[in-house]
Amino acid sequence: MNVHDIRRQFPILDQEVNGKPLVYLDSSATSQKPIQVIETVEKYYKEINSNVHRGVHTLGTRATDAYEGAREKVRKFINAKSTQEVIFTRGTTTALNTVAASYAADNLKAGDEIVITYMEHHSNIIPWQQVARRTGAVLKYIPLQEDGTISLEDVKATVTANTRVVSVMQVSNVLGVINPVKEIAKIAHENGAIMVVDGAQSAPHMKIDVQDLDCDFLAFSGHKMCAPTGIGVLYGKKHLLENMEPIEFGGEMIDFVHLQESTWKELPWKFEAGTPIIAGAIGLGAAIDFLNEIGLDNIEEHEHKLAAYALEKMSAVPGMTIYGPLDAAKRAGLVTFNIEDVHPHDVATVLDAEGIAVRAGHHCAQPLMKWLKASATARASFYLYNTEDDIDKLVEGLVKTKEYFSDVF
Ligand code: 7TS
Repeated sequence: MNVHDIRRQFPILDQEVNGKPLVYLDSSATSQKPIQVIETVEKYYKEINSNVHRGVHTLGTRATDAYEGAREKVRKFINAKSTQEVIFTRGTTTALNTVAASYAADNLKAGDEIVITYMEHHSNIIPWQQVARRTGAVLKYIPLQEDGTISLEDVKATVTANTRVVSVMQVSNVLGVINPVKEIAKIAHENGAIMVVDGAQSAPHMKIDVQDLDCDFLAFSGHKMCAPTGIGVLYGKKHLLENMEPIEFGGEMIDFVHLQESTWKELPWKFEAGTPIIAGAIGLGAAIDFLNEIGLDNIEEHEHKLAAYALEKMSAVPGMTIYGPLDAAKRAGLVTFNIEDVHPHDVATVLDAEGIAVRAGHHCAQPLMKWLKASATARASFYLYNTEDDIDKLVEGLVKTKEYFSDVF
């Protein structure tokens, strides 16, 4: 894979920010969009725009075909058995909330257990807290080992015969660790629980096969994988989705509406109330075509090399703390860090003046921040368009930051 050819397909990267060439290292928050995706969305609005699943007019049929065609692309991308198992949502957050508010709220009772980990994103914590409050279920946490990884022994010790739901992120947006979700799913199933996978940070970066993982649900966001914002996916096993109640009601999702009661359309549409995110879904389809052309294995390998290079170079910066395992083999393409005596917001501000975009804050993972004993951290995250040169510039910027604050204070 030639990263320079790839970069040329991302128009936004070809600009100066604060007088310096942009170095975009915040793809875990949202990825940039290739010209193919931008043009697909533009073409949709210029040539096709129409509502779906309604009229018989030609544009309506074209829009429906494009929207449902995108669903088939997603199905293939994650190797789901059927497009009935692919529900378009607003993103990972909405997908996880749907599982919690529909499946879990209706199937859990007092004393049942929901098991998550200390490293989860807030969107994989709070929906379960709400279910626990409503049903009397207990929310339990799989502890982390010293380097931030999860051990299967700890999973086995936490998941019990009372566990009904296990929900774990495949890749951490802070620690960068890759969790053994296939093995965790096996332990969940042995105990009669379902397995939910938060794929927000994995779907953009590695091949996912839901049948191989044997997960019951998978959630991910389009905007982190080259697609527009506002589109995401909930995959669910058909037999589970069939027995779940929708959480939104209205147009598009009904079969018949009577005065006192209504019936729902078949899957997946019963979960897609209202006019769907048509342009977003078509844009996601274009993003999947783009990623497939480059190859998820190539993307994963490229990011893995960048992570190893970044770990090595960043470790050499004086006063640097790096969170998560230092063994690159255990990691995906992001590095979260702090520089001694410098607040991460100051780090991000100094880097921004150099044209370098990183994220600073709690990364929507406050329980993990507490575990790390850090109120905030800075994070550099990589994608297929980043280069070793980007990391060299980051490291130069970090050295400058450290020197600047050492001189001032
Ligand atoms: N789960 C994980 C693991 C995430 O990293 C994120 C977003 C979400 C869920 C929520 O995704 P959304 O698309 O529904 O918002 N993570 C981040 C981040 O690390 N920085 O900004 C957003």
